[in-house]
This record gives sequence, structure tokens and C-alpha cells, in this order.
Amino acid sequence: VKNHSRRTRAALGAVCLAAALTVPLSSQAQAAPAAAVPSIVPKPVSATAGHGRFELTRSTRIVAGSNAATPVAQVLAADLAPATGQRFGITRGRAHDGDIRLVLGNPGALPSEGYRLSVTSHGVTLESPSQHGLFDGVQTILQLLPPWIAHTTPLPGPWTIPAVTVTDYPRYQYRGVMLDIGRHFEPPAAVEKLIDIASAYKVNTLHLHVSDDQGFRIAIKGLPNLTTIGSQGSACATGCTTPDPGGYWTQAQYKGVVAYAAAHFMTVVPEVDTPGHNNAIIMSEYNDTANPLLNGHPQDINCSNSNPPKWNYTWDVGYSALCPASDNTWTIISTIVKQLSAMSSSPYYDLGGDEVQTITPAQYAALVNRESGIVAANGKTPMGWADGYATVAGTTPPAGSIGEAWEPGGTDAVQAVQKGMKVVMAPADHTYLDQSYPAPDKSGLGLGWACGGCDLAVNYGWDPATVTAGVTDKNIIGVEGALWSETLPNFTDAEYLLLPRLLAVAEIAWSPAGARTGPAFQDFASRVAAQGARFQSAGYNFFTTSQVPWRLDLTADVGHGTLALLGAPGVPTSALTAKINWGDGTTTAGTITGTAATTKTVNGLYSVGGHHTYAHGGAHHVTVTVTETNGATATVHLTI
Ligand code: TNX
Repeated sequence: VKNHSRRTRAALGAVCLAAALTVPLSSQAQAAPAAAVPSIVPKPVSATAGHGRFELTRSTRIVAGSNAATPVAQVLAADLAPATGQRFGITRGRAHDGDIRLVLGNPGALPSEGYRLSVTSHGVTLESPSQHGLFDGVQTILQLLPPWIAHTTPLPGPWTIPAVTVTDYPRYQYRGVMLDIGRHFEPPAAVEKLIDIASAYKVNTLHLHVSDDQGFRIAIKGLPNLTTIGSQGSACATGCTTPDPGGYWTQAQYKGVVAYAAAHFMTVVPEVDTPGHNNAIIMSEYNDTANPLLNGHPQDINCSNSNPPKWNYTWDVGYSALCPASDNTWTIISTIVKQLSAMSSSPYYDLGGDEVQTITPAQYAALVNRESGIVAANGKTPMGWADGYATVAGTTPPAGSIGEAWEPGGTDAVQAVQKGMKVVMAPADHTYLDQSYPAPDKSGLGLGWACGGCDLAVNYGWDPATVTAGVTDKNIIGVEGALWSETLPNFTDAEYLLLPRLLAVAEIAWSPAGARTGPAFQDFASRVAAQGARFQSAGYNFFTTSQVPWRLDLTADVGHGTLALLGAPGVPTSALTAKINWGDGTTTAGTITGTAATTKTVNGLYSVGGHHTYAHGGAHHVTVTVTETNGATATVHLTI
């Protein structure tokens, strides 16, 4: 099968000769046309296009410059295997022409997570002072390959990388995504998928909100009621009578997710929100009178607005609180903090601290101040939502502790800085990924209070250091996108709100400060468009926002009755036509089939196929052309 693909997007007036090569993998790279800098998210510090291209072949090896580079070489080999169908060998020693080299070293005063990538037609060299930097560089290599590299089963390619030199390093050390598994349970496999998604865009911190009023999700030794009672429900809109069944992780599952994150160079910050947002804890322990860890009267933990406490699965906030005067409160908090800290990889432990209405400021301060000491005694730096932890009178967060600032306008960030804290910027009007999309979205997913109906340009159009006066990059350690889950009963729905918006958060966290509106946003949106077929190949759900110029991507995929695979995010088959030139003077209409979009799910990749009987045997050069009603076209040449 010979394959030569060409895509154009008439709407953009752009024509791009993409690739030419032989399938199975061959070493015949061809001269590239004058190349544009390729689409990489987050945008690298610098990228200069070269001439020609590198091609993965049967003989390509991954050469680890030292034993310490080998784990990252293994990551690259594992990521290349499904779509190429090839297990690239990993070796030590000298690289040959056609190899990919991973070297630990510092080619020019790069910060620890920085990397330098050089791609020529002869080989790929990736160099970084750290394994983490090599991993970041590997993500760039994967994005330079065709989007089909994310496909989960083998495709013929071609697997080429345009010649380029990249020098890159992050703006912020903390690049986070938060998932709320308290409101809705998610199994470990879903969170591992989130790790796959986020780490590909150089996000390095997974903040897991494991408890909220509606559910407690991690088994804690000595406090079995937290999961036998506390994990059984989930968030449910007002008036809803049957919440989804909840669920919890065993400690082995939690450790498994932490290990999976570590393999993707992500650390896990656990959050058990206190003293509010913890009705599930109070419901679990209020009647736990026989528990030997408690004193027989655990009812004194309850400082909620209702005594005895009642389940409330609605989206209300602020009605529950643990009492700081109760010894049982401290037994419960110490037990949880100790076990979660021991299992978690981040230097931070998040004690929550947001939205408490049923205790006094003095009670609030007493609780978070004592909990900060417990966190520190367990070897972690305390982190908390800055609206409470940094802001309520009497709180004394330790110097260097972390305030996560979510208030639009950054009032809470100012307070955190005044208390000597470092800040993670998560302004809700830009980074709350649980907010709804604008029309024509009909998913019904998402809340609206922070930026309801906000699309990608809103998530992208801001800068952490200019949210508010007095909070600059001296104070800010990073940026986080928060995916609260009141409206998200399953991870497919969560992905729909997450993508493509997480990419805006990832770029703001990684790339140098700069313009984020007008042409800068258009540039970002066109780089996001290049991720569409990638998301579809990987099986990710996403919102096909009209702010992104999604494109047609076509590649050879010859099977029974099929010739090519088509990425056309957001485009129904009714808006597409296919033509097959069979190479013997015959042209027929092709069929385009695949899974249609629903109001909450993106369409799948489409198969383009047709049937033809040749009069004569031998090799035939076939051209498949797909045209969208708006004039966009994509073409692939193959030989059958
Ligand atoms: C605010 S701001 C919350 C969460 C909700 C979210 C919904 C903050 C720290 N907490 O409890 O889930 O809004 O958007």
C-alpha cells in the first residue's frame, strides 16, 4: 500500500503538502516544502522549522544516553507502539542515522524541566537536565507526529516528523488539573485516562478532590464507615430522587493511580475538604459510637446547620462543618491526613477550607490552623482554597503554604500573598472547567455561576500575573483548571467539559507570558484544531466548539471495503462527500460511515470506503478525496 496524503482547508486558503511514503514503514523521506512551525500545545518557548523530515522506519531505535534516560525511552516506545504496530528497540550507546536519541544533559542553561529537541532527516535528538524534561520533550515529539499516532490500533502511517529545533521550558512549576470525585465517583481507570490526557499537554499535577458533602471516596483504615456509609451517594440536582450510586477506591487502587501518575511525571495532591463540604464525613461518623478510635460520643463532630445531620445530595454548599472543639474531629482528621499523605506523591496536601457558613470565624481558624500543623507533621506543605484558608480572620497558614485562588478578580490571591503564602491561580471565570458551553451546545452539562456559556477564548484570554495588582510571578507557583462534577455523572461527560478547554489552562501554565487574544488566540485555536483527529484517535470525548477551525484529516486504512480513515470533528456525514479515483480511469462516489455525534458526545472517526472491480490485476494508484459542504477538502493517495 502506497500512501500520499494531502489536506487543504479552503476556508483558510491554506494548502499543505503533508507527506509521501511507502507503507509498510520505509526510510524514503522526501524533501519537505517550505515548512511552517508545526502545531504544538502548549506553545514552546522557541521553535524553528528546518528542511525535510524524519521518518520512523523499521530500523529506527530509541537510544538512551544513560540508564537514567531509559525509563523515558520506554515511555516513548510504549506510546509509539499501538498506532505504528511496532515495538521500537531501546538501546544504550552510539546513535546511528535514523535513531531517536534521549540524552540527560544540559545543552545551554536550561531549567530542570526544560528540553531541547532537534529533528533533522537524519535523526531526532532530545536533551534535558531531567527525566521530567525528557518526558515533556517526548510529548512534543508525539505532537509532531501525525495525529494518527494516538490511534489505539495499527495504521500504515506515514510516521514522519517535520525538521525542527525546539527550545522549551515551563513558566510555572505547578501545572494542575483538579477532578472532583467527591460529587460523582469515578473509577481509577477514568482518572488514569485523565492522566493520559493532561500529561500529554505537560500538566504535571493531579489535584484529586476526594471528598465532599455528597461522598467520601477513599478507604481509610480505622474509619470504615467513611466508605461503607459515606461513599454510597452522589450529587443530584434539586428535585432529583435517585442519585447515581457512588463508590470508593481501596488504598491499593489509590496507590495504583499515584504510581500511574508518577509514570506520567504527575504528582497527586489529595484534598479532603474541611471544615466545610464534609457532610459525608459527618454522616459516616456521627453514629460511629463503637469505633475504638473515637470516644463513644462522636455526635460532637457535627457543627452543620442540621443536628442530627441529614443527607443532602443537592448542589447546595456551605451547610456542613466539623466542630474544632471535638476530640473526635481531630482523631478523624489526623487519621485521614496521615494515611492520604503517606500514599501521595505531591509535596502538598490540600485541606480545602472553602465555603463554610455554619461555624464562627474563630472556630474556622482554630480548625484550619491546627490541621495545618497535622499536615506539616506528616511531611506535607498545606494547601487550601484561598477564599477561606487565607482570608478568614485568625488563620495563620505557615509561610510557604499554598493558597489556591479561585475568586474572579483575585481578591483571595491578594489575601494569600499578604499572609506570606504562595499562590496557585485558578480564577473561576477562566479556569473552572465545570462551567457550561455556549449555544449551540445542548449537552445540559456544566454550571453557570462563574462563566456560564464560556468558550475557549475565555479560558485562554487571561494572564495569571495580571489578574490583580500585587500578585505576580514572584508569588505564583502555577495554574490549575478545576473540574467540579455536580453535573457530571460519568467520565465521558467530564471529558466533554474538559476538552478542549484544558489545553488553554495547560498553555497558560507552560508557555511564556504573551498576548492571549486576537491573533494570539487564533494561533492557539489553529493549534488546538490539530489535536482534533488526535482526540478522536485516542477515543476522547470533546466539545467541537466553533471557535476552533477543526480540520479534515485523512489517512490510509485499507481493509475490507475501506480505504481511509477520516477525522472530521463536529461534521456530520451528511455534510461530507467522498470521491474515489480508482486509478484505472474510473471514479466513483465513496461511502462515509461512522458514529454520529450526540448532544453530549463528539462524532467518531469515519471510515471512507467503496467497492470496485478491476479489469486487470496489479498495482493501482487510488486517490480518495473528501469534501465538506463548506469547501474544505482532504485527499489521500494509496496503492492497492
Ligand atoms: C465552587 S470555589 C466550589 C465547589 C463547586 C464549584 C462549582 C470552590 C472552592 N468551591 O464546591 O463544586 O464552585 O462550580
